[in-house]
Amino acid sequence: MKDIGKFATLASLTALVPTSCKTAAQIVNEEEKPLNIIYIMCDDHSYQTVSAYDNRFLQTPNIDRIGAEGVRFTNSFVANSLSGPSRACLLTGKHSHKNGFTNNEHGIFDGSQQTVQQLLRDAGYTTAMVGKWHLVSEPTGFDYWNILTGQGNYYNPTFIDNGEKKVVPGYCTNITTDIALEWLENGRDKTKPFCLFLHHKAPHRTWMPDLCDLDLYNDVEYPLPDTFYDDYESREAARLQELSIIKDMNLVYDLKMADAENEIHTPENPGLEAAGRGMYTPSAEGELRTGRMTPEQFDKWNAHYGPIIEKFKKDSLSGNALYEWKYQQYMHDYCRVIHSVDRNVGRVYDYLKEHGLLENTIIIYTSDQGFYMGEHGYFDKRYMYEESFRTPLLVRMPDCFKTKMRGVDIDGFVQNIDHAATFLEVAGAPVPSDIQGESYLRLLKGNDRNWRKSLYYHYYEYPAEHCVRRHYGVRTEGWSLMHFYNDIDEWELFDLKNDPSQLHNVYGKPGYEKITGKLMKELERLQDKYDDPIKSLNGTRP
Ligand code: SGN
Ligand code: CA
Repeated sequence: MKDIGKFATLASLTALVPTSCKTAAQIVNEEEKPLNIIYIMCDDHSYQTVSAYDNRFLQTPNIDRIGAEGVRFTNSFVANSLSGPSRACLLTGKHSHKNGFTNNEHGIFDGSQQTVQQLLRDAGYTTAMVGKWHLVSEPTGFDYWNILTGQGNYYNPTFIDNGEKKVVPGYCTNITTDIALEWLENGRDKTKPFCLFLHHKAPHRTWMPDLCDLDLYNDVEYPLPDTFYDDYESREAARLQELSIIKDMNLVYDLKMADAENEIHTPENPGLEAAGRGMYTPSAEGELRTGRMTPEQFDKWNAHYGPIIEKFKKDSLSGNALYEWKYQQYMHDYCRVIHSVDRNVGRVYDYLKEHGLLENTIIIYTSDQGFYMGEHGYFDKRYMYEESFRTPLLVRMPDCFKTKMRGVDIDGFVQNIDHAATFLEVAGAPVPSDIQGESYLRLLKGNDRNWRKSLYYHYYEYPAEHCVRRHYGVRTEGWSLMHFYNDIDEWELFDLKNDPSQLHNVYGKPGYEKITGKLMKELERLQDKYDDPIKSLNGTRP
């Protein structure tokens, strides 16, 4: 991962952290200022498009500021790279097989189980959930919740406000932020510390920008990833998927080429095309309809996409020129959507500053998983390959940490199961022994002694959309080993130092016996530690 000059390494700063710095928990226990928590999570925001991590695509100054005034985790990962599962890991602090929500398609989150929001509430916090929820059952353990239906919609979304459905006019990222700020201002019990989960729908597919951002980056040409034309040689499991920009990204649905003349067709996926045509059509005059634009909104939309559609038809591209056009079109919209997220993160920051809350609030910025920006030719996520296994994580700590951890990199391996334990420690509450994640508060204080050296991953959603096979695996500093199972039986091993793009599967190749044996043992140890029942299934281990 690219290093940014202004970020010092943790090692060089550890020595500067004075032992007298009170922990968040001590602050609470001494009945001084308790710390608030704002956890901002996007949906599908790649670290590649956070400029604190990668400068190639766009600038995200407001998001970056959280890390510049706090820390940037350079090894932040998820346990199961998919929305619902990731949210369940966050709220329970447990891997998917323990919290029961293994995949989006068949999961219903059991809200009667132990959750971090309920434990925080028991510890005297007031808790709120705003934005994308995606766990099917109604939220539990929050004093306030106002969530999007399902995946949510970019335009005129429906929110469920503590049980009551409302179509809210406007653009989703702005509305989600408005609701969160309104709760901070007027909704919460100000006698208590708060924990606010602010979950954006953006930048989930189909990457629909805010109207005011439609013409942003028009002249930018994004660099094509080196692995865009990956041939998946030696990686059968990487070949078997339906998340390729070249073959699966839909011209109408994903790339908005819904021409009024109905001449652009995508025979390989007429269902998605129809969905796109439905979405990119105005509502009737005076109608406010979820997922569709009003006529006024559509006019602005069409002023941008209309000429692009016209040119697209005229150019009749094919082959690589078409594939690269698709990539550019995808990246333009994705980056525009991120720009609006960044602006709204700035609004939250400004609110906290104006209300003196920066001094006693921890701010976390992250995503429910990583995302492909054309690497391996992909969009979407799911794989244990780096781009979707990793997720951005920036944390700004208030006063007591202020001068010591500004612009610092932390390279300890953290995973989304770690937030629950961290928040509880911040609250000064005990961490129940069945929580599998670990509090990274001590990393935030500069202590990384005996921190974990390996990570466990398990993805389940197959057969399903995008056709990524089920797999589990282990990752250490230098190696990633994964096993794809169910209707295939493929192992992949990558030497991350020499092959960071993961193009060469060296599993079973001469010379790798020793490291393979070591990683197999570690995988087994982690499956035992986390008590994953997959370990006792026949044929899943050689
Ligand atoms: C939707 C998308 C998929 C995406 C899943 C899961 N299709 O089904 O492309 O992988 O969500 O995403 S769409 O046609 O509805 O856009 S997740 O982030 O919510 O897990
Ligand atoms: Ca997601």
